Amino acid sequence: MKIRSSFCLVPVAVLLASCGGTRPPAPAPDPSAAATAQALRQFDQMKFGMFIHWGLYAIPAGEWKGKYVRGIGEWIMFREKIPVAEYEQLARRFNPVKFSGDEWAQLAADAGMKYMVITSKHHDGFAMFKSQASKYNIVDATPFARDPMKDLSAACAKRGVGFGFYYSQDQDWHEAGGRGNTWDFPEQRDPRPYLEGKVFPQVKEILGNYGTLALIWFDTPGMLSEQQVDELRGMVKSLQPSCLINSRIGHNRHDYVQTGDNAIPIQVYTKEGKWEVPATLNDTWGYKKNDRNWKDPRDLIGKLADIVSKGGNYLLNVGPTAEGVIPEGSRKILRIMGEWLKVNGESIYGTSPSPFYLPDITWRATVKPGKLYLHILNWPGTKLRFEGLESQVNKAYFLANGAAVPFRQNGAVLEFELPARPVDPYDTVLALEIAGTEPKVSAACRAGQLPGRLDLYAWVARLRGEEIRYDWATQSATRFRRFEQESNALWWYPYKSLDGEYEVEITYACPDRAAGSRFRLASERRGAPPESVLEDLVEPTGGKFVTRKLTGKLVVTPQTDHISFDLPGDDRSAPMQLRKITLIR
Ligand code: JFZ
Repeated sequence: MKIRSSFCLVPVAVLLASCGGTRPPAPAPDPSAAATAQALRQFDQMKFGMFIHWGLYAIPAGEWKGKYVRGIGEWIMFREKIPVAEYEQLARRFNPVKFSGDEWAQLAADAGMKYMVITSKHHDGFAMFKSQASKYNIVDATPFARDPMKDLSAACAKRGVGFGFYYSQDQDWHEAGGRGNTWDFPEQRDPRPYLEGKVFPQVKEILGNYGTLALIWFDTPGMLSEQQVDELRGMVKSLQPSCLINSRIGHNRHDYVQTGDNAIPIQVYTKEGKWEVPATLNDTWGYKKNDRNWKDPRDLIGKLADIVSKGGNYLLNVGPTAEGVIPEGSRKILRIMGEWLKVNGESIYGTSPSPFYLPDITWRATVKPGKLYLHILNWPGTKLRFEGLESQVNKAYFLANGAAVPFRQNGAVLEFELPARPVDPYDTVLALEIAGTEPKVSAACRAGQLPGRLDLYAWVARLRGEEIRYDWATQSATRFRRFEQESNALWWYPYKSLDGEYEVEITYACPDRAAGSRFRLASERRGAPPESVLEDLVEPTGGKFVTRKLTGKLVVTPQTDHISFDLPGDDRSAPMQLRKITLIR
């Protein structure tokens, strides 16, 4: 197929803007700019969406030739270097007779999810929709012989749930011109025939055949050139100007930013436009039969409040089985989240991020005109002291039961009298009616300003690895197991908020007999050696929490991708409990 030049709609301004980091494209001369801006405003209101990873990989479900395969389920072809000819055979067995678009869309709606993103084609190259461009699709290659995306998109439209497609544009292990498959195909490749013969036609198909798309979710950019990405963007915007494009399209040609998976910025983050956190409910995206490592609903509801308070959306994944069933483990979690949102949704949907700096993990804040919502995540006892609000508070009450909450206001200091226990086991929302539309915040407490001592709590970090756990009772992470390639770890994402050399304190506990491992704290960059590394030994603390100052300084710059903590040498001290690290300027 020949690409018409009319698809190259990305203007020069975009090319220039893209040189300066992750700024969204400057929209001025782009004919789709108005539609995009309107769609972004809607997207910003939605806050919570459902991600669905569904494909042939649901058949092996994390096991190949009787052997458990570590890692995310949809990568099994890559991990096991399964030849195309062999992997293709899975299609003959793919028959999801229990699939119901209505059930899936209803589950999303009941969970309070306002949009859905489903894999139309993942890295394995198999199209989960009817495609003229490749026979390797669910209608032509499976006994199911139906297009489930027709039902699903219609079911979402009926319920007012926004619908979007994931599409792996760059990695395609089924094609010689796609990136990733080095076991069937030579390393040197020309992506052009693949792009023109599969990617462009399929992107047209998914944009043309399923009604209005809220967004298209590209993934793992790599080999595509700036010009090729421009073509791709131009094609999307010429067919559906309001269809949003995520940042994994590559070369900064996006409408909104994706964080890494399960990666939440350490503070309020609004400088680079809208962002979204894709996250798993267990340790895989595509279904794995033995992964029952479900996250705690309290953690997920807390993360939803955390993300929304910082300016993002939360895209939570389910991995349906090869029969077309969404696992009960995920359904259960989503029901709980839906029930919480039914009562507390007004503190989430359509809110603005916290105008306050977030000093610890006691609360998160969201805002609506005339209202401030305090999400109490860690119950502080019978008194909550809240500093920084200069607007007069007229009324305070819990969303959970409507009960008025007594308080005293003295300048910018508020003191609330709380019951001894949380009113809601997941997140008790304290609603404040304030004078004026916007909260007035004292200068020292504003978001965007970081204090001289910055606490990075374990709860704010991304937990890396299948064994590591967060314990609410001690507010710490534990089980730092180590494996051949990787150790379980904590990763914090500063998102350019830090720049300089920091002294570091670490707050942790370790039973005496487990002490002695070397721990490592590092500021890491992508695809480059760390900016700085601090190492020390885990001391015996008799199981009590202690705070220790480390020798040396941690350098964190805008180039830092994340700050990591792990035990790289051995996992003798795996049961240590890490509560926080403190960066001191
Ligand atoms: C990608 C896929 O490889 C994976 O299978 C899944 O679909 C996930 C949602 O996206 O994995 C990524 C891609 C990028 C990052 C992390 C995981 N990242 O930038 O941190």
